[in-house]
Amino acid sequence: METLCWSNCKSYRESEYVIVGLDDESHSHAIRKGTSSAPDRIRKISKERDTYIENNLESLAYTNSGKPQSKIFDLGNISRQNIPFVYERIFSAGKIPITIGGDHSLTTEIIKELGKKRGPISLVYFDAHPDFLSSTRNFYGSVIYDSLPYINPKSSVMIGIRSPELEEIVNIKKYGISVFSPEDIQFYGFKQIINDILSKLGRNIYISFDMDCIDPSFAPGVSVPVPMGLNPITASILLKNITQCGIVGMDIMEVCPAFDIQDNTSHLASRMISELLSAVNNKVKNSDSIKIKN
Ligand SMILES: [Mn+2]
Repeated sequence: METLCWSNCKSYRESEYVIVGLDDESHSHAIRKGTSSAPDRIRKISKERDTYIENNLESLAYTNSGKPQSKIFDLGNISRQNIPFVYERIFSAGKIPITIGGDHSLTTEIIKELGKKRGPISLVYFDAHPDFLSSTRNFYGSVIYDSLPYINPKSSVMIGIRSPELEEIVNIKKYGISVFSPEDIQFYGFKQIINDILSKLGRNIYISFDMDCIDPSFAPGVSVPVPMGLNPITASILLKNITQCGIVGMDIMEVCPAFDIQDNTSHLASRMISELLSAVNNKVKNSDSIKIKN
């Protein structure tokens, strides 16, 4: 099996971060099919584009923060049915899962296991769509509603939202989840917004990153694209600042390789994971504090 290039550890036992692929899209209603091929595609592209070969030696294309200090193990792909068993073990062992989907409904299954173990979760939900429908359940459009028993809505945030349905606007107001749209970030300024986000978050921060939060000009390979999205640099700085508050897990979902352009979206997914891993043990409060370390 091809592993993600950031996997640097030979055994599950000694790992701190566990990469898990969920190659399933059975609860998507999207017209565009193909998110189930994303985990393997992202692994393959990470080996091609974030890895350089010189004199038969592999060299990784690190972020400016340098080599991740953590032990990262790629577990491979597992089925939707095995999520409870595998994630119960991961959370019990105090490890942090980094999941690659797959359709976004898989996040609900992970949050269930996490919530059972740790109590209410502060969910950071990067997405173009609120995924907060309640009239239809148990699919990629009802992730937030289905997760309500396991999250604290008041300490949860949505980032990148720009195409809510009427029913979702009602639910957002009813449950009091804070929403930060791409226009909010542009209008109020990045520093204001990051302070607002961090002040909302409570214990047990879990980041769910739907790749469609990013503008389709940067991330065309997603199952439900929406124009006027986040710039990847903005998303990366947000991701790193939130990660430094301490996270219990992260996922990156909805990459759809069949609709990608030259695998740019898969490559961006690999970079986002490396940026997150680089932030775990390095102090990054804002972009200008990132320095290349010798
Ligand atoms: Mn989503």
